[in-house]
Amino acid sequence: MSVAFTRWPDDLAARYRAAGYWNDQPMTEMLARQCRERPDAPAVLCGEREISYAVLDRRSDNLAAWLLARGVARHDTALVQLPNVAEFYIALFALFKIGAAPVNALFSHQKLELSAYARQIQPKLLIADRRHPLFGNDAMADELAAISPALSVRLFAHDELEAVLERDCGGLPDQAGPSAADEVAFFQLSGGSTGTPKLIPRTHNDYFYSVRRSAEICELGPHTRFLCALPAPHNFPLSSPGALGVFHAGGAVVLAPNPEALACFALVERHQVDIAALVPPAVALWLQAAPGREAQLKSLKLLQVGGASFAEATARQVPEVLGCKLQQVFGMAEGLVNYTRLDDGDDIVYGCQGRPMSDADEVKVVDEAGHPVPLGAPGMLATRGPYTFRGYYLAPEHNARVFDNEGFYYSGDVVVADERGYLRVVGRVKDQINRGGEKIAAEEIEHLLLQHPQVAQAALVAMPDAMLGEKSCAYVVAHEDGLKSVALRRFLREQGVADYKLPDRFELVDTLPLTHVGKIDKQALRGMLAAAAGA
Ligand code: J2J
Repeated sequence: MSVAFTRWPDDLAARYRAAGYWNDQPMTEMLARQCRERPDAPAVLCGEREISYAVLDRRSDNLAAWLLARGVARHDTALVQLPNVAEFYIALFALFKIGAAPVNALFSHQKLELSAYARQIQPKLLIADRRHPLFGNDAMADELAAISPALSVRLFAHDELEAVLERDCGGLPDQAGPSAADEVAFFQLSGGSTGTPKLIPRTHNDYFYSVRRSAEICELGPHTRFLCALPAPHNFPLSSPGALGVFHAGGAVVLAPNPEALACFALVERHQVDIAALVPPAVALWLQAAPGREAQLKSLKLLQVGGASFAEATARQVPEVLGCKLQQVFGMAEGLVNYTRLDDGDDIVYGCQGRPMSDADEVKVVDEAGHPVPLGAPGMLATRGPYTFRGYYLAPEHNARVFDNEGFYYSGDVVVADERGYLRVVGRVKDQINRGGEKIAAEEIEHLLLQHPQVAQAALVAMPDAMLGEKSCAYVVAHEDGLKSVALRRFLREQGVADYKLPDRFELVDTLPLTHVGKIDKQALRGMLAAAAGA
């Protein structure tokens, strides 16, 4: 049976097909085409390795055949956790080729996140890395198998995976073949605002369209050398236009383990990188490190920045200090991606976060009652379109809250739109902290804190931070005096939450301010933090 998910209504699906947004091709098509047109051109540059399109294709065949032989097939699901290495893309194409849908967890994810994903998709396959602290032995994999009884196949990088990729399968057997283009290709990760991390079903049709259109807007081609320094599975470096955009265009992806400036500058110079994607805190580091090293960055033409608010004053330094053009990108794993265009003037490029990539993106900016606000006034962003999902996986109650009855998704962002459709992100109504592009759902951490026997109440709020934009602060009311923040931090770590979600600060207080309906008043808490920062 295919993976169940909320589909687009028939009339919209017909419209997206008729307009050519959906072309009913699986994403394996981009690789097949490059193998015909430029098999020997580099696809991925990873450390000292240069992997051509032909090799990417062959190795993903080898893995696909190995998986088929072990019973992983169309409509199965997989949990994959790999760092920024070529094997990530090889595994992704292998799974596309056999029609198995992965969740690609971030390498920073720990036990809690992996367990939550496994609980939801019940994977048959686990691909992970022996170098991850969780997978040095088999305990975590056993735990995942207890969560997902279907989990029968395990494969580890820095272990058996490398040999599997090398072992020539002599072509894929007949039963191979991707799932239909209007089925789930993989699950994207939501930044989240709820207790459990949510999954976003993405189909070949919708994702492939977003990739093609993004590649077109960013003018990618066979000449493209794209630096992927953000976590490879993240929607931005995967699809906006990201690695998949590069593969579609026939260029090469240069992998960096992280955005650290000096190592990235060396890669830019060595591989003549012309486009890179960063979150704002990484740009700040690059800006600091660049003076005196301009020669290394000569090939860089375009720096894409997105994932979190980017201060206009910093944005304006990009061309001067890094010697390249800036593109602002406001996107979301759920779908809608906005870009400033390469020929936009300075006030647009520095002053807003772009406009929707597609003519078929429908955007409403509305007030609390769902009525459109006047142009230029702030309101909540609601959107639907050919690559914006129609529902989180297995989450009917949450879906009922974040979709209206016309199928518009409410992203939780507060934006201002101008008459040309350009958007400025000015705030947020979702209960989320955006820690330099890494998203933290307040409720998830609050629930964990409440598991501590000494904690009576907990509230996680954003506090302003010069470098990251926001950090997280946990306000905690304890049952008794003497509870220490180190103990809370250790407690959260022991529960297996990713490091970036650990509160940067704990405030132990006697009471929490309440709103008139008796809910914790986070506005007041944020006010207290701002006042403390001011003092
Ligand atoms: C302010 N807030 C932004 C921006 C995202 C491209 C780029 C980014 C993402 C991403 C993505 C922002 N200014 N420029 O998927 O394809 C905040 C908003 C948004 C949320 C989505 C892509 N760009 N944001 O960041 O799923 O709050 O996707 O709703 O991680 O990040 O987060 P995520």
